[in-house]
Order: sequence, then C-alpha cells, then structure tokens
Amino acid sequence: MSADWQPTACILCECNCGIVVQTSVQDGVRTLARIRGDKDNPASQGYTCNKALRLDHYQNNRARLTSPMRRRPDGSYEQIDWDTAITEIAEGFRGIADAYGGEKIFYYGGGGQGNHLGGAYSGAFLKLLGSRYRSNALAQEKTGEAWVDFQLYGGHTRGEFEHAEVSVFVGKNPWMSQSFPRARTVLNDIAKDPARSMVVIDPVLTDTAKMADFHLRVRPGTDAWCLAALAAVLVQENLCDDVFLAEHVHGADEVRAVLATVPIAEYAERSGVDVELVRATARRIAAADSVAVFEDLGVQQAPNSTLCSYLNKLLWILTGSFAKPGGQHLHSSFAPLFSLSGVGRSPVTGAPIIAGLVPSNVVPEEILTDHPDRFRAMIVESANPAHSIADSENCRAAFESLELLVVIDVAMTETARLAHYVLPAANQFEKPEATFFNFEFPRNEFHLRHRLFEPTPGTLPEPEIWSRLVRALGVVSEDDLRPLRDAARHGRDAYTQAFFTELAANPALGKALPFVLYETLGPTLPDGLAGAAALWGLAQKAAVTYPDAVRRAGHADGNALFDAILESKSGVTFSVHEYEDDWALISHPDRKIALVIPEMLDDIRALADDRPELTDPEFPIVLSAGERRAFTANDILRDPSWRKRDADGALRVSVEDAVALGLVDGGRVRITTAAGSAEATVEISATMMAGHAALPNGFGLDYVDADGQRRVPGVAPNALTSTDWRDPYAGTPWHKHVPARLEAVSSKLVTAR
Ligand SMILES: Nc1nc2c(c(=O)[nH]1)N[C@H]1C(S)=C(S)[C@@H](COP(=O)(O)OP(=O)(O)OC[C@H]3O[C@@H](n4cnc5c(=O)[nH]c(N)nc54)[C@H](O)[C@@H]3O)O[C@H]1N2
Ligand SMILES: Nc1nc2c(c(=O)[nH]1)N[C@H]1C(S)=C(S)[C@@H](COP(=O)(O)OP(=O)(O)OC[C@H]3O[C@@H](n4cnc5c(=O)[nH]c(N)nc54)[C@H](O)[C@@H]3O)O[C@H]1N2
Ligand code: SF4
Ligand SMILES: [Mo]
Repeated sequence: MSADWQPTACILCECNCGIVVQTSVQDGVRTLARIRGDKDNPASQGYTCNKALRLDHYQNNRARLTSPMRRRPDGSYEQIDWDTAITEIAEGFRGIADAYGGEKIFYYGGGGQGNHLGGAYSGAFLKLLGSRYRSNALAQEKTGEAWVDFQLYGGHTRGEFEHAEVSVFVGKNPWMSQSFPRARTVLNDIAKDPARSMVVIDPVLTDTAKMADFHLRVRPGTDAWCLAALAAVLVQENLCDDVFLAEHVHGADEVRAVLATVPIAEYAERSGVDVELVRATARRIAAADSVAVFEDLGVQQAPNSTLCSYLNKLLWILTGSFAKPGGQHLHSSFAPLFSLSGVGRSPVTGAPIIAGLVPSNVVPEEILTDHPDRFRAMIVESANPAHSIADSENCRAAFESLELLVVIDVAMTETARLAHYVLPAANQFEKPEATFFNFEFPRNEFHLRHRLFEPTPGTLPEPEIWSRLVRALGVVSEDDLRPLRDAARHGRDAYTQAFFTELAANPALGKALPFVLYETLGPTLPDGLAGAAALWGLAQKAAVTYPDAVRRAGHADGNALFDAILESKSGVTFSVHEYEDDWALISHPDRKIALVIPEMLDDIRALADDRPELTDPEFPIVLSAGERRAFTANDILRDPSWRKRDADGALRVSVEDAVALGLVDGGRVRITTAAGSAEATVEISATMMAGHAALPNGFGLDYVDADGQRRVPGVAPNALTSTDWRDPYAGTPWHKHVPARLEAVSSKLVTAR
C-alpha cells in the first residue's frame, strides 16, 4: 500500500467533498484502501458523509467495462478493438447526418455527480455533425426552477446556509441528500444555535425535519397552497421589506395585490398545516436578518412544481434577503451547467426547451413516432436514462427503435444493454476529472482532481474518446492544428496569442474548440492532465466575466487561474465576491429583480379552483418513487454490497396504512401503479404520513455476484412512473406523487406454492 495520502473527491453526490486516499495495487487490482476527508479542500474542509468510505465499490466491481462492445444481430455483445469501434461509430453518425440531417442525432447526459469534463468535450463531435438537441437529468428536476430564475434575475441562486439566520428547506432533506458544503455540520450548527431557525416543508418527518424549529408537514402535493399562504402572510401582515422592494424589484405591487387576496386559513388547511404554524413561520422569516432557501425534488418532482419554485423565491425576495451575508445569492460559474441559448421547442412534441435541454420525459415520444423530425440516433454519456427516466418500459422501446445508439459508460448499464456500441470509459479515479457544480457565494471553488491510477486496460478517458471520434470525421486537419501545437510549446502567453489569431483566421477551429484545446494544449500539460485542456478556455472566460472576483481570489488573469487549477490537487477558490456583487450578477440591464411572471400570477389565482386529487379508489396511496437515503447514490454504485443496511430498499409506509392494509414490518408488499407493478420489502415507519409511501432511488440495478448469480435488489422506481404526469412549463415528472395501490404479499401463500 502506498503511504501517500493522495487528494481526490467523492463522486457520489453533487458536493464532491474532497477526500484523501491511500491506494494499493495487488495482482493488478487497484484499491482505494483508506479514505479520509481532505482538510485542504477549500469547499468541504475535511467533511464527508458516511458514503465516501464506500467508494472502493465504485473502483472495484464486476459491472466494469474493459473493452468496446458491439451488439450482434442476436442481441449478444462482442468485444471489438478501439479503432474498429471509433471508425464504425463515426461512419454511423456521419451516415445518419447525411441521410436525415445532423439534428436527428440526440445527446443525453454529459456527466453524473462528479464528472463533467467528458461532457465538455462532446460539443466538437456533435457540432461538426450538426446535432443540436440534448438533454440530461437536470431536465427532470431543475428546469422549472431555471425557467423562473431566468425571468426573475437571469441566473442560478444558492442560499448561504452556513450564515443564514433562517434556513428554509422545501421538499429537501439535506441530512440525507446533502447538496451544499458540509451539510450535516451546518445543520447541527443551526440546530444548536438558539438565535437561528430551521424551517422544513415536507410530508415526512425526515432526519432534517426532526432538527427543524418549524416543520410544516404538508400533505403530499399541496406545497403550492402552503407556500402561497406563507407569502400571503408576509403581504397581509405587512412584513415585506418595502425599501428593498422599492429600490431593487420591479412589479412588487402587482404581486402583492395577488397575494393580498389569498385566503390564508383556507390554503393552510388545504395543505394540512395548522394556520398558526404558517403564520409563525412567516413571521420568523420576516424577522430574520437573513433567509436562505433550498427547494429540491419534493417540490420539483411533484404537482405545481414550477409554481412552487416561484412561490418559495417570493419568501426571500419579499423580505429582501439578497446581497447580504446569510442570504440568497447569484453566484459565479466556472462552467455554466445551464446554457441560456437553446432551440425553442423539441421537434416532435413541441416541448419547451429550457436551459438548452429537452425535457427528459418527452425523449421517448421524440423517438417512438413516424414523425419525419424524430430522433434517429443517440449518444448517451455518463447517464442511465433507461433506468432514470419515467416509464422505463416505454423508454426501452424507444431506445431499441433507434438506428444507432452509442453509450459511453464505465459499466454495463440498463441503457448500455440497448446500445449498438458501448464504449468503456476510464473511471473517475483513473483520469483527471472535475465537477461543474460550483454554486457558492461569496467564495466559489473549483477542483481539478488528478488521477490516482492509470486507466484500466481497455478503457479510455472521455476526452480521448471524443478526440478520436472527431479525428475520424476528418474535418480538422493536422495543418489546422499545427500553429497552435507549436505555440503551446512556447508557454501560455504565446498560446493565448496564437489561439485568438488562429481562431479568427480559421473558422473550422471554432466549431471544434474543445477538440482543438485537447489536441494542441493537452500534450503540454503535466501529470497526465491532458484532459484538463478544455479548462483553459473556461478559465479565460471566468477571468473575463468576473475580473475583480478572480483577482481577489489571487489569480491575475485567465492563465494564472488555469495554472493554479493545474497545480492545486485539493481545489482552488476561483472567485471571491463582495456582497454587493450580487446586483451585478443580475442579468437584466437595470440590475433589478423582475418579479412579475404573468403565468405564475395566474397560477396563484387558480389555486382557488377545486382540484381533483390524483389518487382515486383504485390507486389511493401517494407513492414517492425515488427517495434519497443513507445508502443510495443514483445509479453510480451497482455493486449492492456497498450498503450497510436497507439492502433491498424497503417501501416505507405509515403505521396507519400498515394496519389498514395488513402489512407487516419486514414482510412483502405488491405496489401497483398505472405504469407497472413491483414487489418490495415493507418498513413500517412513524415518519410517514397516512396515505403516503416512499421507495428509495438507486435500486433495481442488476448485478452479477461472485458466484455468477444475477441479482436485482429493490425496485427500479421508474418501473412504476409515467411520463404523462408532468409540469406544464418544464415537463418535469411527478416522481414524488405517483398514485399507487399497496397489497400485502402473504408469505404463507408464497411458501404453499
Ligand atoms: N444519499 C443520497 N444523496 C443524494 C443523492 C442520492 O442518490 N443519494 N442524489 C443527489 C441528487 S441527484 C439530487 S437531485 C438530490 C435530491 O435531494 P432531495 O430532493 O433532498 O431528495 P429526495 O429524498 O428525493 O426528496 C426530498 C424530500 O421530498 C419529500 N417530499 C415528497 N413529496 C413531497 C411533497 O409533496 N412536498 C414536499 N414539500 N416534500 C415532499 C420527501 O419526503 C423527501 O424528504 O440529492 C443528491 N444527494
Ligand atoms: N423515479 C425517479 N427517477 C429519478 C429520480 C427520482 O427521484 N425518482 N431522480 C432523478 C434525478 S434528480 C437524477 S439526477 C437522475 C440521475 O440519473 P442519470 O443522470 O441517468 O444518472 P445515473 O443514473 O446516476 O447514471 C450515471 C451513470 O454514469 C456512469 N458513470 C460513472 N462514472 C463514470 C465515468 O467516469 N464516465 C462515464 N462515461 N460514465 C460514468 C454510471 O455507471 C451510471 O451509469 O435520476 C432521475 N430519475
Ligand atoms: S456522498 Fe457524502 S462524502 Fe460524497 S460528495 Fe456527497 S456529501 Fe460528500
Ligand atoms: Mo438529481
């Protein structure tokens, strides 16, 4: 075992906490032998949760791919060499583009929880083919919020929970799901401090809710009424920050007029929350010096999701909790995850494209049709949509009908098994990698992880895969690249100069930008960091976009920032803002928040209408399909032995429902929805509300044991979900609100058969 502690990061959620690792190599098996939090990581500062210690299950597992695979006509796979794979795939996509147009080639994914460098290189190949449409998981969670954000202030916000006097979590369980740095430490600090308060809006008595000062235990799917009532208290009790609204917000009066008509007591009752608790919560928010709010899947994947995004933002906007310590902030971005440029609507269903992303939910419909504009071919990179998109069966049928499907992954996934070609990537400890989830303010961090090991034989890092694909298209020649290759050898300044000159002179290079950087700057980078070349462009952009904040962080210019990123193995602070910078980060020309979104005001008014419940006598239970728990990590860990408990992902049900339905703790239950049916283990839990049940995410992945047994622990949540229940603005699915029927499976019957 190597005695060195090498810095890298945990890749199991978007926090990407810094870790240090002692590795061992024995008989060719490379192991993450010991793992600790990295105190030198500027964002996580030594923090990890329980999951980081299980990362060797990602490094070593039997699902790993080690050769490019090609599907045979009978559906089985054969190993092929890289040259054959690259040639055939490039020819295949070229053929699709020639026959139907490049826009029929669809791209899904681009990065999971910790690996966004691969996606950064995909652009060259796709652009050269004329591909325009893309999607990823953000289009089944965050696009409704993005739609609201773009109109309000034109950027993404993040709460400063570390310093907030009041922290509000709406459909968010950060004790389990984390999502901001050092989450459990911050939550403990808030809970211990009598001067600070925590508000949780969640039907479940979650670990976070247990720590809360105000737990608004809404009935599932009724957040819109609860949030409207909260905002209405601010208006009707005159608790808004009038000075802030007058100086910094357009349209506040129009919004206040709508909220003035909200019947608070009635809406509190509709959401099942005591009206006095609603009033007390709103008063606490209004009295605070600072309020930070986090909305997540509990509202983003439930009815009225986009309206809920709008309403929860009113809580901090009406109280002026912006551009000050502990408040809500627009932040710098090293590499924006959301693109503002998108093509307006998807070609077949006309679904709205938000942040450049086609809603995940409509992808199968964009394929399974005889519409002339349907997608004909697809590249999936670092995602498992056949398992993660609603209605897996329909999704599988769609993928099977494609003329060409290529999957780039480390493992043989549910999606890979439908592909014509599967390309094996080096994993995240075998190549330089980085996350683009850099959302903090006033200090924002970026971490380029160095590799711990050489790529597993047979695999390649994504930058090299994309580069080979581009080369196979034969559009950019050696002559095109030579001037930049030469300049790169003469240092960063020479390269910078040559870059802009060459780009202006040779438009072909502009189309293939990440490829050009990889091919010309990449070879000069030390320590196997060629794959970091694309960061050079992003560093230049960050330095131009936030010149003062980047300088405050100690980087004189883009080249200095790039060099600091290459050198610091534990991550760098790339921007240090002052609180008033928040105003400049608003993209509207007058730097004011534009509060009126007409559709949202209409939707608030429409809350007065009668709404039928989605549940009915046939499907009387609300199933939340995909809850985050102590041992779930999306689809990243396929080897089920990583879990220390909840091995088959129990269905959590309330005591009341268990009694009524005759369910036994540890027994089995059949879950049936409009989309499908599955069997699960029962966990009776006092944390659940009557009529509500929850299944974890990340289950139902198949895995072959050491003894060759195929195992599929737990339920694949999307065997039970439908694509048609979705948000009217963003097309995001209602995974947290699936009408279901539960029936006890009698163990006696099973043994009698
Ligand atoms: N352990 C773990 N952590 C993770 C992940 C993981 O797989 N495992 N995945 C990461 C990813 S990709 C994401 S997007 C985040 C998601 O993080 P979260 O959104 O926090 O995760 P969930 O548990 O899916 O949903 C949050 C809460 O919504 C509640 N909820 C259900 N229905 C309703 C409702 O109608 N109203 C309200 N207000 N709440 C409701 C649930 O009870 C749950 O507590 O987690 C990240 N962190
Ligand atoms: N019913 C239901 N469905 C849901 C959710 C829910 O709560 N309920 N949550 C949704 C949410 S919030 C999210 S974020 C999505 C997640 O869904 P996806 O975006 O599809 O992500 P994962 O399923 O985690 O798949 C990540 C893939 O990346 C692969 N991978 C790991 N490392 C590497 C690497 O270095 N290179 C490459 N090329 N691949 C790699 C893994 O093997 C895995 O197959 O699921 C969504 N689906
Ligand atoms: S799973 Fe835990 S240790 Fe890993 S990045 Fe997320 S919070 Fe950090
Ligand atoms: Mo997510």
